[in-house]
Amino acid sequence: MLTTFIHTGDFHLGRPFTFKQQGNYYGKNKRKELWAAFEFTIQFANEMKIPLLLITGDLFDSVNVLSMDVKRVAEAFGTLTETQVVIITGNHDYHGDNSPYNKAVWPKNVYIFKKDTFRSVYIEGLNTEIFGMSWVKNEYREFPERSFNAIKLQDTRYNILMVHGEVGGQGSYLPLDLKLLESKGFNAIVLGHIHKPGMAPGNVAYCGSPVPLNFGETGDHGFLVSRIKTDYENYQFHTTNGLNPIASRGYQKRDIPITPEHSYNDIIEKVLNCDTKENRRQDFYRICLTGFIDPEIQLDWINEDLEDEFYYVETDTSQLELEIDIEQLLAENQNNELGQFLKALENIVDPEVRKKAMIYSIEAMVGEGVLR
Ligand SMILES: [Mn+2]
Repeated sequence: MLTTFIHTGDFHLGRPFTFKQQGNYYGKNKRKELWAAFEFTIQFANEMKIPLLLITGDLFDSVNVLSMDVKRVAEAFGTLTETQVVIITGNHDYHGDNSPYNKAVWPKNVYIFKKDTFRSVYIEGLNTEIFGMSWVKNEYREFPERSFNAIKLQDTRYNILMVHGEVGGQGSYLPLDLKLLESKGFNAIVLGHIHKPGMAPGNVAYCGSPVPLNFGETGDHGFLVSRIKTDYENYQFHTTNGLNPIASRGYQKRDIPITPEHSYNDIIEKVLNCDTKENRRQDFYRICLTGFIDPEIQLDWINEDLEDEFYYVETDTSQLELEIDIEQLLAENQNNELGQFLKALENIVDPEVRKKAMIYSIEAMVGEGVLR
C-alpha cells in the first residue's frame, strides 16, 4: 500500500540564469542552488524512505540540456534505494526527436511516460496505478479528451493522475478543465507547469518550482509531501498533503516612493530600510524607485553605493520623474536661447508628446550642465 509520496517538478535543471548585475557570478551560484535543491529532494526521499517520487514535467529547462546534466539526474535517481520515480515531460523538456530523456540510460526504478495520450503504470507493491501523459511537442491547444475518457479506474487501487498543463488556460500550454479531471474519481491529481505551489480541495495540487527561478516567483517554494491513510476493508483512501520547503535565496521586489525633498543620502537610507540587514544579505532584491526626484540628484552610481549592503541588488529608476516646473522655467528664460528652444517645442500639437519633449530636453540639459 502507498503511504507517502513526493510530488515535485518544474525544476528547470540546466537553465542558464542571467542577472542584470554581474550576471555570470550570480548565474553560476543560482545554477548551483538549483542542483542543491534537486539533490536535497533525492536525499529526503532516501532518508525518509519515501516509496514514490512523482515528477510532473519540466524536470529539464530545455530539450538542449547538456547530456552530462541528464546523466547526473539519472545517476541521482539510481542512488534511491526504496523509491520508484515516475516522470512525465513538459513543454520545456518534451519527448520529441531531440528528447533530453534519450541522453541517458535510466535506472530500473525510473518510469517515464513517453506518449501524449493517457497511459498508466501499475506498481503492484504499492497497490498504486499512475495515469499520465507526456508532452512530445512544444504546444498543445487541446486536451487529449478521448484518451482521458477511455481511462477506467479500479477502485481497489490508489489512483493518481499526472498532467503538465494550465488549469483554466486557453492558450497553447495544454488547457485543463479541472471539473473534467476530477470527474473520474482519482485519489490524487498532481499537476505541473504553474510555478507557484498550490493545493485545491479534492487532492489536486500544483507542486510549483522547488526553488524560485526569477523575480516573478516570490513566496514559499519546495516539494509537496502527500500522506495516505488506507481503510483496508473498504479500500477508502484519505490523502493529505503539505509543502516541504527547500532553503533557497528568495526574490524580493520593492517599490520605494521618492519625493523632491529627499537628498541622495535619504534615498540610500530609504532603500536600506526596505528590509533587515540579515534578509538583504540573503535574497535577491529588485528596487524600483517611483515618484518625483530633485533634478540635481544623479542616480548613475546608486547601485554601486548599495551593493555592499545586499547579496544582490538591482535598481530600476525608469519610473522616476524629474520635479521640473516648466511654466517657471519658461518664465525665467524668456529672453535667452534656452527659452527660445523651449518655446519652439510648444509648437508640437499633441500635448502628451509636447510635455515629454520638454521634459526629455530639460533632462538632457540638466545632464549636460546647461541648467546648473
Ligand atoms: Mn511548463
